Amino acid sequence: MKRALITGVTGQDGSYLAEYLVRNGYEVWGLVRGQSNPHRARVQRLVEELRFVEGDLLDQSSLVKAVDLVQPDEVYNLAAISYVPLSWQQAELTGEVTGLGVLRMLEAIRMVSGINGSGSAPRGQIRFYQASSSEMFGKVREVPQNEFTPFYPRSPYGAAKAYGHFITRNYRESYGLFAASGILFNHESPRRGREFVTRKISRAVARIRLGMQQELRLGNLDAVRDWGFAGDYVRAMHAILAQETPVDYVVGTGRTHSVRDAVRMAFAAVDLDWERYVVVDPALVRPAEVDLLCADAKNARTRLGWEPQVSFPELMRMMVEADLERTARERDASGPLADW
Ligand code: NAP
Ligand code: F7E
Repeated sequence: MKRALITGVTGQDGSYLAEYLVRNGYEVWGLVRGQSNPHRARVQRLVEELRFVEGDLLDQSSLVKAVDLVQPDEVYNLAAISYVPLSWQQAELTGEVTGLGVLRMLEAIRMVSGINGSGSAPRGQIRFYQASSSEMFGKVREVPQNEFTPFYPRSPYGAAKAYGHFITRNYRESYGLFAASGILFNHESPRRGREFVTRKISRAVARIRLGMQQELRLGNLDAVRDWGFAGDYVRAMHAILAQETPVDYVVGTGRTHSVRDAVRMAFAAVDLDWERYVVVDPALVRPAEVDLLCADAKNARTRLGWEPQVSFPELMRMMVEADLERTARERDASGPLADW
């Protein structure tokens, strides 16, 4: 039985990846931080199958202890400060967690594996996956973006992810570690945090439909993204570590939609006219925007055999339906439910 350690297991992707690996016969451990971590709702359904180990990407020794205890075959580093606007508010912390946190995980693997000199990684080594991001492309140099497109990050988050990406590659080249990154484009689900735009929209649409909210305030409606379903993307993470050699891959659908398209689809799903409810709020426009992201995921398709299965219209409908159901439950319980 293979053993996996997932950092960020309490987040959107961590929960889908844990489910996927459990279904594939893995023993799955999740790294959780803080005393009595309150964010375990997303993995509540897996509580029988999952094991937890304490640790924090800010604390090197906790990561060494976690890797030493678990002795994993595979480490998936999904933990990060992942909300782009927060990265301007807490730029240093973002650098520490999203950037240097990757180095600390790599160092933990290196130390526990007893790798000291260059190129000395032993056989049967721990495989490492880094959650890189299309935000590294930022002000894009070409459309669509592939594994060779230069980076031009536009936020402290994007800059921290670029560091994480290059340090992962550097540990592969310096120590012979099996370390690879997935450069994933935006992926969403009913488990998406409420601050991200698709979930902000689907939740507002449900609340407006049920008479609990009057308007939806948004920033830049013209931003264009390549959005997919998170459940599809965790299959790519696993496939990247299942290859013979460690290689970085771009993962996305190759299809684009604007924030305005997402709004239109979500309101249409409940037969409402979006223009009556959406207010553009300049305070929500970012200091530097990423205008357009579109993946060229040819390598993922041909070498990993990866294909997304859920289209963006299906995804928006799935999210609106899930929020309608949740919001009705919240209304009946007269308060927010204790989950995401
Ligand atoms: P998410 O829902 O925001 O989850 C982030 C996770 O990181 C949470 O489990 C959080 O734990 C954990 N975390 C934060 N700070 C930590 C620390 N100091 N030590 C240990 N854990 C910490 O993110 P996601 O959407 O699942 O994304 C997963 C990863 O993929 C992230 O690295 C993200 O940057 C990257 N990514 C995401 C997308 C996307 O579209 N979703 C695209 C490209 C890349 P708590 O529950 O304790 O807060
Ligand atoms: O914004 C625009 C906003 O916050 C998408 C993270 O998972 O994907 C995510 O980062 C777009 C931006 O995602 C609002 O300006 C308009 O252009 O949903 P988002 P993101 O910034 O693309 C990447 C790949 C990651 O790696 C990140 O971790 O939507 N937008 N109005 C808005 N965005 C938000 N959040 N809220 C608004 O009111």
